[in-house]
Amino acid sequence: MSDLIHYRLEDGLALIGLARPPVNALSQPLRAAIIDACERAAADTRVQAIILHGEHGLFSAGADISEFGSDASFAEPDLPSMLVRLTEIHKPLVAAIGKLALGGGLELALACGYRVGEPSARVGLSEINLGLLPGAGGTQRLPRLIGAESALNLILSGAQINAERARMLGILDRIATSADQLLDEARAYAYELISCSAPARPAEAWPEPAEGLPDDFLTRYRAEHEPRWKSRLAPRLVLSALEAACLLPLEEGLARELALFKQAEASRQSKALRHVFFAEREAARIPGIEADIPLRKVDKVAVIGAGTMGGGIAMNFANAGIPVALLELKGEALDRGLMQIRKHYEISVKRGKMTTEQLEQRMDLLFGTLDYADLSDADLVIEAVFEKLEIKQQVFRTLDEVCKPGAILATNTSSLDVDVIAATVSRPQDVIGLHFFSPANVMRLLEVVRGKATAPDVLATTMKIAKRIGKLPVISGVCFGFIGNRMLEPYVREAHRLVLEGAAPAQVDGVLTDLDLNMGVFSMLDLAGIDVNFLIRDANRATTAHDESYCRLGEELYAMGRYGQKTGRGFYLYEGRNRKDDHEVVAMAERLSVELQVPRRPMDDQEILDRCLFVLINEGIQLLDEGIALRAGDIDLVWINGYGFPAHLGGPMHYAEQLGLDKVLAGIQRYRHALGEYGEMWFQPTPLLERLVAAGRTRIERI
Ligand code: T1G
Repeated sequence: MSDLIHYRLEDGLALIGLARPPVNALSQPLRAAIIDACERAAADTRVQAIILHGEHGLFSAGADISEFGSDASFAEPDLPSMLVRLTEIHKPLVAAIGKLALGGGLELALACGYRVGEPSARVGLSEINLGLLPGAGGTQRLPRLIGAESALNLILSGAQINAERARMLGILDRIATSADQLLDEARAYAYELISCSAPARPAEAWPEPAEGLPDDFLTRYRAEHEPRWKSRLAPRLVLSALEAACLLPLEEGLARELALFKQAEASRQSKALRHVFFAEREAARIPGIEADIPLRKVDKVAVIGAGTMGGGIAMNFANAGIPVALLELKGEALDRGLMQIRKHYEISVKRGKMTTEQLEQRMDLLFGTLDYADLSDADLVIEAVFEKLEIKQQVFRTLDEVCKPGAILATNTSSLDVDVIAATVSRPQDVIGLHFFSPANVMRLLEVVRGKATAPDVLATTMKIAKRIGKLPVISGVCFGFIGNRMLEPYVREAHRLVLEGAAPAQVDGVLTDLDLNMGVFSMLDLAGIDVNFLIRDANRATTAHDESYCRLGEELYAMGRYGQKTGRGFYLYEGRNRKDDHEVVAMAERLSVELQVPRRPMDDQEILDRCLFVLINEGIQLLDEGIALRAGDIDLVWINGYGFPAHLGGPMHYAEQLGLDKVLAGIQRYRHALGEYGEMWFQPTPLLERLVAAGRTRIERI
């Protein structure tokens, strides 16, 4: 018997414990070990019932994602066939679900006749998050267990549901009194089944999955949900699989599901999403720092500034149960900030995401103060004051005086030089940048900006605390705009230039949203604020403004006080949240073109897409070459989670790899020659891109 399985025979029961840390991913060796153990139990006349469980608690996180796209994915025993075999065993099979059963892990449990979960168990079919669909019977067995509509909602959400919900739906037959009791109660359940001569599998709850649903249920479901799917393939394949479950016998439905799954597995979108899955885990690794480096304790946090950012930052820690001191200079600003936080929580209570007692618990963790002396015992202090260097430097001088030795001093700056801020204090090794994205209590992305002096344990500690508060931390070096905003600058510049050359803002935005970006450049600037973008641009004008045409339309709108949504007018007109094109802005662009002697011409969508993405990609590769970003995958994570780049395209770096680095280079060179002086200046391929193409490399990495 493989060491991937612990097999025990106990008084008529066979206990089969999955033991492939950390998550019992159902790789080929584990699949082989499971089927061998089940066949052994099935053939042993002493065995009257079989219990499948996670030897170390967690049941299974599903198929081994690293196998997809390789022969191992369907190497025998492939998961679908293995589960069919499990359903043919003529003895009750009980799945005892500890912690998690996700994807193929839940499908494994569904192939058992009976399921019991620990109270905190969570189950789900998360394949959709990887651009896949359940490929081992989930789309066929689940609708027969809980009905087509509930099954469809669960599969398309990719969400994990708790044990109580799973029991209510019929996925779990029972919930154990505790995690410790799970196996004992699974044993008791098995003996009950034996004593009443229960069948290996109870009769299917929904032999006709669409029972009780209108004939046009799936048609209407697609009409209602398809617009939100944008160009994503997997949701559409899920719908086809559910249709098969409603129309075909199980065996034919399983065959149809397999064909659809293989289509999804081979798709670029799934490859992109699997890249994102592993990139998220890779981002946590810090080259040159041992994973087990001793960390500084962070039991108490302080946030300076109770404005929108400071309040949002403070909420992250309160949500994680960490006490937060929130400091302001004036009482009314502090009161306003605390009131704003309470309001956010009250909205969550109204939406049923939180109870009133949880609201009060979180508010009790927030301690407002006007006195820096109250920060003397904070382990981590994060300043979120006005984006002016002098103001931040003053805050850090004060922190240097009041904070205890070893306290981590973080700045939330979005563009200022962290090294210059660190130089303000006597302990630069304790200083780091924590660039939260607004709204800080919602956005997962956190750029962790490592200063030249930042101590390794400070970096490792902040990466850990970031994960603890539910953030996706990505390490950046110090440069203007770090990773995200550094790449945003040429992207915005190019969009402005395109409008001078003949495109309308709506056309540029339309091309980008057709690629499934959440927002186009101009609607994003209107949301963030044309004034905010002007101030950032102004702070860096010396290095980026090439001539008076630089983002000139944005400059003009700023001068007119047209800041975007906040003033009702920006690149577009706003009535509430309704956005309308503004012919005045187009006329302004035309006038500026004449004034700046920029020839106008009809602009085709492909050129708009090429130019916006090529400058974005080029800058990202340059960041990698400078060592500001550690990996191409990190850059992808920043743009997916901070700027709405579609995850099913994998991020700008993955997208470039899929296009072909040689094609990206050729495109940049084409526009460099086609756009005259402007092209010569701004379509310079980065040396690393040229080196990669010259070396015939297909992946973006430092060479
Ligand atoms: N396959 C391979 N490795 C996996 C894995 C998986 N399914 N799940 C986790 N890992 C690795 C992960 O890369 C990391 O490795 C370590 O385990 C800890 O993970 C046929 C086709 C389970 C909630 O989508 O959601 O089944 O970095 O850091 O934060 O129909 O991992 O240590 O080297 O994320 O505690 C469906 C994906 C697959 C679940 C745990 N299953 N995993 O989170 O730890 S498709 C999923 C997760 C499928 C079938 C279909 C999370 C987690 P390393 P972690 P965590």
